[in-house]
Amino acid sequence: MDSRYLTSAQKPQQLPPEDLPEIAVIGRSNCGKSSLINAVLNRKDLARTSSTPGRTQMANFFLVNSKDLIVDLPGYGFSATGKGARKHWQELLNTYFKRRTIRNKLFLMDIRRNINEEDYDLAAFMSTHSPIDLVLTKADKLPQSKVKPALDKHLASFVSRGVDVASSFVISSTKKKGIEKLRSYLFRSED
Ligand SMILES: Nc1nc2c(ncn2[C@@H]2O[C@H](COP(=O)(O)OP(=O)(O)O)[C@@H](O)[C@H]2O)c(=O)[nH]1
Ligand SMILES: [Mg+2]
Repeated sequence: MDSRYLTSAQKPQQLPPEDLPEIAVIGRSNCGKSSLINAVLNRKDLARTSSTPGRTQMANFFLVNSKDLIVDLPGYGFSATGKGARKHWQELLNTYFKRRTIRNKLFLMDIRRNINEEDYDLAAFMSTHSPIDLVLTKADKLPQSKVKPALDKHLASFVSRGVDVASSFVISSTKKKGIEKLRSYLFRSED
């Protein structure tokens, strides 16, 4: 698997042309988006990870095997950043999700968190035209016996809110659990 950084967009006009299939990665700040991208691509530090929430209000594009894009979208959860940041994020995301080249939409959630209205709204918005893939992150933070119940609960909640979910995954980027399965789902017959 070969990967490299392609470009970043802070504004809709900076988004790259729609010419390669894309995997969109979205979720609350700090839920583990950049860590997932690094784990899936088998890279240590390609997508930067940070323990400070809300730092990267940019969409970062990475090129995989010269034929797919994986996109680290800016996180949400704006209590610390305010209205201006939220509006800016919404503009970028509204334009981004109109792209016809999006092949997968990974909706990430920290497995320990409860789903709130903001999560439901975003998941519903994302699944308007095609289903999302639900990815529960940081599974290493829960006892093994609580993992399956947490997944079932999250799935049932999203479905009851009318969110269309194609597949679901439970992962730990730190412990590399569930990564192989996610990678083969995303890249199918590719290596
Ligand atoms: N324990 C654990 N921590 C993780 C995992 N994935 C990410 N983290 C940590 O969570 C914090 C935020 O991760 P990051 O990938 O930067 O989240 P992002 O803001 O969504 O891109 C960092 O301190 C990561 O080391 C995981 O699978 N397990
Ligand atoms: Mg990040």
